[in-house]
Amino acid sequence: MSAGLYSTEVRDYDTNLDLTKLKPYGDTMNDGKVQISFTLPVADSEKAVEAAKQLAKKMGLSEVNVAYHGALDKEFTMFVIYGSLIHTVDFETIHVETVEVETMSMHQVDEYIKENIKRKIVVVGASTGTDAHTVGIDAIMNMKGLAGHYGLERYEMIEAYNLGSSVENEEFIKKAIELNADVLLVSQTVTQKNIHIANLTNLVELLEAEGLRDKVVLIAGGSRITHELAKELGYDAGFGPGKYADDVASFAVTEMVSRNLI
Ligand code: B12
Repeated sequence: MSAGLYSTEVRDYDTNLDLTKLKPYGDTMNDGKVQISFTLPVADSEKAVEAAKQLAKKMGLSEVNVAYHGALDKEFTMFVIYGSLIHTVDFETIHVETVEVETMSMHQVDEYIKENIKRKIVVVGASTGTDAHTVGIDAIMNMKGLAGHYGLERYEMIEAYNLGSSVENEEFIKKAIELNADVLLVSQTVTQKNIHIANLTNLVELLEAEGLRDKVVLIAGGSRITHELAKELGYDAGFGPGKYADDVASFAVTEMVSRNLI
């Protein structure tokens, strides 16, 4: 068969998925194709493009292609780069700490509370410290919730108090005591300079000093919060993107029962 310009010959592509050597999928198995973007603090020029290519290679990309470069300012240039990642990871050996509770529906959670706790529970939440982002905590708490998952305010057996954003830890604790909270929900979105770590740690320390830490279910959440991180910082659980009120409520009520906080 001719191998000319219009040959219909199909090349043999690697179709073998080896989970011990997992790499990104672009058009075909194991091609490792990725797109990355970053900004360099230099003017847009051929030299800047070469610098970006060299950095991409150092990150482990082969077949580097600068698909876009544009000046953001006189001395800042943004790059979009395509390439093939040379690295792999062993998917078989990866262990991730996750919340091990099966998610119940809103009605199931209400029934669970009626049967096992036999009273309404109080949930107090806020975006704490200097963090002004409210959409995450609203998604969990507000009546309408997010993506078809009603928020905690809609649960018959939950009294939900959303304190909003930029709530100082001291103020948050004061409110929690006043409302006799069973569950505390803390949202952290900004992670610049690890401000979320400092703020979440400070809250745990203050709760411990008040003798409250063991009397509440303490849950953190936010776009960069993982369950593993939250546990490390002394929280009972952590929830990130893709988690909703039903996930949080299911964890909170089963945790209350298993720790006998009823
Ligand atoms: C909207 C937005 C804003 C709005 C916020 C409006 C509001 N009322 O919330 C405004 C314009 C005010 C804003 C301001 C700032 N922002 Co802003 N913002 C965003 C943006 C575009 C979307 C965030 C969002 O609403 N996501 C949607 C929600 C639903 O997702 P989520 O928060 O992850 O929530 C889900 C889960 O994480 C979880 N969850 C969240 N919280 C909680 C809490 C609990 C208890 C639980 C269980 C679960 C949970 O459940 C939710 C549903 O699944 C992001 C970029 C992005 N695309 O993500 C930047 C972003 C978060 N902002 C950023 C920054 C830097 C800022 C500013 C500091 C900018 C500045 N220099 O002024 C200020 C913040 C000032 C301050 N003091 O906090 C950065 C953060 C970078 C970092 N690593 O820290 C981002 C990532 C943008 C960026 N790429 O630089 N921002």
